[in-house]
Amino acid sequence: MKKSTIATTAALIAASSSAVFADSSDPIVIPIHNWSSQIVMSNVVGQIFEEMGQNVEYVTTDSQAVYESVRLGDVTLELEVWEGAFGASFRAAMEKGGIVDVGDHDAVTREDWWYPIWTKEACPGLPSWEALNECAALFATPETGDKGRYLDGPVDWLKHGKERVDALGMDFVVINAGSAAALWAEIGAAEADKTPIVVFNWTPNFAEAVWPGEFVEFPEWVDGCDKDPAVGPNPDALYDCGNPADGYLKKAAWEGMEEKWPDAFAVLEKVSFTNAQIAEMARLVDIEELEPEEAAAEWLEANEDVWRAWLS
Ligand code: TMO
Repeated sequence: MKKSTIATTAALIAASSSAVFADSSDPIVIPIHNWSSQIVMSNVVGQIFEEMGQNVEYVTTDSQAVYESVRLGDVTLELEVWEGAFGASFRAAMEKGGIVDVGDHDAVTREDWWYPIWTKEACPGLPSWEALNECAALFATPETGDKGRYLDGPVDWLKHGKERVDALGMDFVVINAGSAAALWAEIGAAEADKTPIVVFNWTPNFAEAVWPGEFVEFPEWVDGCDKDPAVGPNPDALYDCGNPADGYLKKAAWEGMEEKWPDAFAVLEKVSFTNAQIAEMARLVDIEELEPEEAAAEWLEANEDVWRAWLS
């Protein structure tokens, strides 16, 4: 009798402690990259985890190499797997194993060559890429001679702009921006006298609310365009397609996360942001100039109904 009471008490203690401390007290390591929505979203989810009593740590990492880091468990998850920029690295890591697909956000994404709408007045055939190419001289700068200038994203986003220019025989020189901020500075500087420009941009982003514009329409993305030269209009070249026009935005995690932090993993499975929510996260930093952790706190306060529902 006494023995069984002790056993029952021990079982109760074990059950209750596992209910309260199911997740490891080791830090959940969240990687931070070099564009605002990802940084704010990482802080949003990190602060939700902290609210649950989790230990969280942030590390700045390369946005391509991170898939190898997740696979090895050096970082725990990735909140913004953009199909256009990171689909190839994500698929490569999935093939090696160790990383799991934790599902899609509600958001639909696009990343590609983009122009502010005033550019179309100078080049009315837009958004066709062939029309853009015929207008190449409009985009010439001292740096690019008689060819047009295309300001691509920072190199780690691996947009393959140079390969695309070669594959499609375009009269453009591709320059990589040093940072996302350099893209916004370029658009801002062109705005005063409505200089035609073409730069890398994406949606969801704060920029669409500030500068109306359009993506250049390249040959439609077909799976394999980055792997098989036969895919796409140029039979001898890779990257002769635009990026997906309705790309996914996924969450990914180290495959050991579910066992080590089951409560946090269950929340991560439910996390899903819309285009408008993601654009707002970027706006709080790029327009309101909040620090990412403040932006995250403000976003959480304004959207409590959204994320509280994920905790039940
Ligand atoms: C990965 N990005 C959203 C910057 O294109």
